[in-house]
This record gives sequence, structure tokens and C-alpha cells, in this order.
Amino acid sequence: MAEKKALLVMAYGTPYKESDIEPYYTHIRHGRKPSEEALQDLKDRYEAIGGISPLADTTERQAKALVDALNEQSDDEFELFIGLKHIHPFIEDSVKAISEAGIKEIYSVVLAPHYSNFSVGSYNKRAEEEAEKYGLTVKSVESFYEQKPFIDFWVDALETTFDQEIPADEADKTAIVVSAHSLPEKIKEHNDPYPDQLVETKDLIKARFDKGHYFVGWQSEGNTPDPWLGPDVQDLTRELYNKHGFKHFVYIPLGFVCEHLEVLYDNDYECKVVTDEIGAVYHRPAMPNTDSRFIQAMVNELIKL
Ligand code: FEC
Repeated sequence: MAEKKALLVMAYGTPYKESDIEPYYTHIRHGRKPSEEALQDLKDRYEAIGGISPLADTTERQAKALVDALNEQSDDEFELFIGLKHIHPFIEDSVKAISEAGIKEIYSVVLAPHYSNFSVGSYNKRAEEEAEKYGLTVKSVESFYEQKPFIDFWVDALETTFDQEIPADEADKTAIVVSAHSLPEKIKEHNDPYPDQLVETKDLIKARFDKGHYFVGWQSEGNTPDPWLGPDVQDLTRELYNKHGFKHFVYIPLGFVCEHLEVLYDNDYECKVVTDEIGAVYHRPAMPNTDSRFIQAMVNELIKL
């Protein structure tokens, strides 16, 4: 029988309790403590979504669904390890645990559909550098945004939203705002594929669901002086309303894979403040979470490695 392999599922991570917020935020800021004001602002955002984020629990459920689907469809046997970017179990802890379990080969995937050197690339680098210390090999999925089941998920989400929430004669007065987490604009200097991959995802969805009017925006940008990829989804909403008078705004934050702070606050609160202000209707279909099509998209890429 072939040797067991490790499936390393990597994700952003979230504070498990209030006292984790400061060290978590400090880690995100590469070791620089946030100011009292910035920390309070983040605590207030967690408070506004119910105290903590559902992300930790969802990551675990997604990872379990993924290893089960992979083990069903692969000739190899995979043992699951979860490695997080900004809180324990950190990516490095999990690679060490894989080595301690006597497993030599790691197959990894980040729970994010698009590739940027800054995002998925940095997770993969951390896994590879740690694996090298123990003489382990790592094969990594770089992206899965083009996978048909992933596109199927979003086409279906839009069909449901239009069928159930938007009167047929108002479809043409609807803006679909496709978004991902913004990154510093300087990524473009290094031919980073991230911005084009978001546009490609939008085109793949639009080719299958051509109602409403599609626009690409960026969200959740960091609080730093350098320019970030734009337009920001809130500014875009105002601009589209002023130009076209749309009645409905459908937000699909498809750079993310589940409901968490950046969706529950930045979309469901902040974007809704704008749609309320202009008198338009806010819509945001449910995120993939453990939907089998989303899981299958990652299985398809893992099987190709
Ligand atoms: O629900 C939760 O608790 C956590 C949600 C969460 C996810 C997430 C995903 C991404 N981020 C990405 C990039 C950046 C960059 C900065 C940055 C900052 C934050 C802060 C919080 C936060 N991010 Fe995040 N991100 C999540 C949460 N992120 C909290 C700090 C406060 C704030 O700015 O709101 C800026 C760092 C800096 O200051 O230098 C850059 C990217 C993703 C999507 C891919 C992935 O999941 O890795 C890219 C989920």
C-alpha cells in the first residue's frame, strides 16, 4: 500500500476569543503592535458581527469536507492538517506535526481561489521553507478560480438571487459587484496575476449568467499610506448609482470562501450603509462554506498535482 500523504489546508485564521485580537492583529502587522485606536476599531468590528468570527469553525468544516472528498476520489490516503497564517496552529506548527507523524509528502491548498505572491504565494513559501527543514516535499495548489464547479456555485448563487429577490423587470436595473480583498497596488509592478484572475472569474460567470450589469471592485483594504487596488466597493457603489441609478446591488465577494469578518462587516454592514443611503436594495448571496461544488473545485486541483 502507498504511503500516507498529508493534506495541508491553509487559511487566514481568526481570534478564538477577545484576548487573541491584539496578538492576532500584531501578527497581521508583521509584529508591529496596533495603536489603541486601531485595536479598538477592530474589536468593535468583531463585536458588531457577534463577538467572534465564524471563520475558525468554518475553516475546520471546510478542511474536513475536503479531506473526505479527496480520500473518496484519490488512490492515495491523506491525513488532514490545518495550518493558519496569523494564529495557532500556525503553518509552521502543522508542517512540524506532519514530520512528527512520519509523513513525507505534503499536498497543500490555501482556502482562497486566486493567486497572488502576496497571499497564496506567501502561505506556500512558509510551508515550503518549514518542510525543507525536515526533508519533506510539498506540492501546492496555486489557484482554483477557473474550476468549473467553483463557477457553477456562483452562477447558481446569482440565479437564485435574481429568481427570489429581484423582480424580472428590474434585472436590468441591477449591478453585480464582483470583489476580492484589495492588495497594495505595487503588486502590479511584479506582474502579479491576482487582479486579472478576478476579472477572469467575473468573465467566466458572466458567460453563463448574463443578467444585470457586472462590475469589478476591491474591498477590505488595509490601513496603510500606500495605494491599494481599487475601486473600493463602497466608492464603486456610489459612483454606479450616480451614473446609472441602479435599484439593486448584488455583492459577490468571491475572493473569499465563507462568511467571516470581511464579508459580514465590510459587505453586510459597510456596503449596506451605502445602499441604504442611496435607497437601493442590498443583496449578498450565501458564501461557498462547505458547498460540495466548492470542495470539488479544490479536489480537482489537488488530484492534478
Ligand atoms: O473573520 C476573521 O476574523 C478574519 C477575516 C480575514 C480574512 C482575511 C483575508 C485576507 N486578507 C488579505 C490581506 C490583508 C492585508 C492586510 C490585511 C489586514 C487584515 C486585518 C484583519 C484581517 N485582515 Fe486580511 N483578512 C481578514 C482579517 N489583510 C482583521 C487587520 C485590520 C484591517 O486592516 O482590517 C493589511 C496588513 C497590513 O496592515 O500590512 C494585505 C487577503 C485575504 C484573502 C486571502 C486569504 O484568505 O489569505 C489577500 C479572511
